Amino acid sequence: MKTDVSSLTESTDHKILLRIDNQHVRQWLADVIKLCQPDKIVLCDGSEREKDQLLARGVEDGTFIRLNAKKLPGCYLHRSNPNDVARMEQCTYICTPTKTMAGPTNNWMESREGYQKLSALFNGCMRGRTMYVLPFVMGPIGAPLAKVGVQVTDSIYVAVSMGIMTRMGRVALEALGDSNEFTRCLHSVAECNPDKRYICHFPLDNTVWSVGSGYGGNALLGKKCLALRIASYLGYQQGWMAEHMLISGVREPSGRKNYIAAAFPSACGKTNFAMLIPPESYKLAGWQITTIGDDIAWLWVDEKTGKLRAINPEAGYFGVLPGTNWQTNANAMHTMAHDTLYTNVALLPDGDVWWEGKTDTLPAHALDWTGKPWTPDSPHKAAHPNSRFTAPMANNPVLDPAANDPDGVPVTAIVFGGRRTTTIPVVYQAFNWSYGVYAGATLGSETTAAAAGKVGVVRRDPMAMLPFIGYNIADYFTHWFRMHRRMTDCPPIFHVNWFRKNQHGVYVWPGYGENIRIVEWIIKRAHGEAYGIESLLGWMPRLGDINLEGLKINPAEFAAVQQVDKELLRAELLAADELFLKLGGDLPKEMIFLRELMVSQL
Ligand code: OXD
Ligand code: MN
Repeated sequence: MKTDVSSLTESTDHKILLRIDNQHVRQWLADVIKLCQPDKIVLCDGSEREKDQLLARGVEDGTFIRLNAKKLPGCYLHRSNPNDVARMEQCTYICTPTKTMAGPTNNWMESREGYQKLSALFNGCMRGRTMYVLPFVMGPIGAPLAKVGVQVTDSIYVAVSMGIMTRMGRVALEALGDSNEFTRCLHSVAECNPDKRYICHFPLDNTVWSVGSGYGGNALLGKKCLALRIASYLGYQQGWMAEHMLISGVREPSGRKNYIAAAFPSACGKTNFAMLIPPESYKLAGWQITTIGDDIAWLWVDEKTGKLRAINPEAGYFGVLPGTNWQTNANAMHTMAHDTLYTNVALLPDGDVWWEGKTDTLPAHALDWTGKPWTPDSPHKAAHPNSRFTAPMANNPVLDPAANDPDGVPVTAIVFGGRRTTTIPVVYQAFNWSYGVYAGATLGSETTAAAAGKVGVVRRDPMAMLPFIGYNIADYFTHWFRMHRRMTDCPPIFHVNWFRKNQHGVYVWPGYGENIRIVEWIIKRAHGEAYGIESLLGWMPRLGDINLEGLKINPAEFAAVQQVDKELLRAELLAADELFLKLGGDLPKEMIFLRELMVSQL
């Protein structure tokens, strides 16, 4: 092993380990160094200087292209391997001693087999490469739920991204102290071969091993792997929850502050909802939306108040680009205006970037996301449908003042939502927590480009967590029911569908900033200040209860899509049965009773 001459942090030999006081981290690193055999090692401290050095090195080796410094200061383009552009659920495993622990919806591998199989792939995989050691914290520093992880990786893109998405560096080792409680995250892009790609979680060992992919969801191990799969298991054990939810602050004209935690499947508008810009009339009236998080929420019950509280474990956004523009999400555009990584977008001749939906006029010339010349006549898209931006949350002009608060925020309402062009109304409120859990558990959504596979097919995505539950889904449902018993004042649960079309196939609801009109009803319901009429699904607003003023919406049409069609609901029930049948006798009793109730009503 050699000294790294362009020295980020001097890194010779195993001497690097001497800088780490924590003996458990030292031991684990010694093991992974022995396994992966890197040429050089860089221990990342998380400083700005180090970030600049990593970026400079990435530019040198072709990982990054520096973008127009006037238009996009501090921004870089990364082109991934074309075989590595999304999460790969078929390569994602929960590794436990028994299959029952992983449940019927996860790919399972026996733990020892997992370690053996992946050890063979990690063996010597970093020869000729640099290993970056990234200590990181998920959650605001000092938060009781905050978790420390240490990731090693041979990808400079991953190293820079982890610096944006987590609280990375010295701060993490300080937070860890002498403790052995950290998630061991081993990552290598290795050959980037889809046939040798595995994202393996060992929840019993607080360990993640990921090999063969550099894509965010597969390779930034603090995100989906730790903050959802591993954390959901820890939450089940310890009595809290890790959910695929945005958290947004909603300030009403009266000054009352609320927080909504909302679960939507990948690429269904969580970032847009978290950064929602109210229409002019609402802004003038004094409504304001602020962001705590756009993808993941950790929730627990405050013992003093009996209420649910939440933190966002992340420190940045890894957002979907296509369709994002100054009209749909100006806050996201501001957020990514500087110090941002762009992945798999088109490059314009002046060093700016472009993606489908960024502007109405298409650029005359560009290099597409693979680096090949592109014009509007090209038969394919310029940017990948799952092209992304990675930006620090500090860039967000509407970052909530409590985003870094270790005490988190109280949750006023929980919202579930899917992408459904038919059947499901724009909004309803579940009758109570149990009905809400049923609504979440039977959530259906049309698939998107965020995961490899067919786009646009309705699949059951319980609580938008199907790909992220790190243990048996039957226990996960039970956990949701159990959490209710811990609360003395539980938030109401709502279901929304921004994607509903009318009988002519046209979207009924304008979405984006106008969603605040639905949020207004949700908040008022949560405080017992708005009317609701009973329907089969839950409480519905009457036509006049949603403010449609200034919208080009035909009220009759809106009323029509709010109607629940019994025939369609029957089909929906059968579709949910497909999932429930997988759970067989493990389906929690509460869920069976709720299903029976629905059946009897239909
Ligand atoms: C994400 C996802 O990237 O859900 O957040 O895939
Ligand atoms: Mn997500």
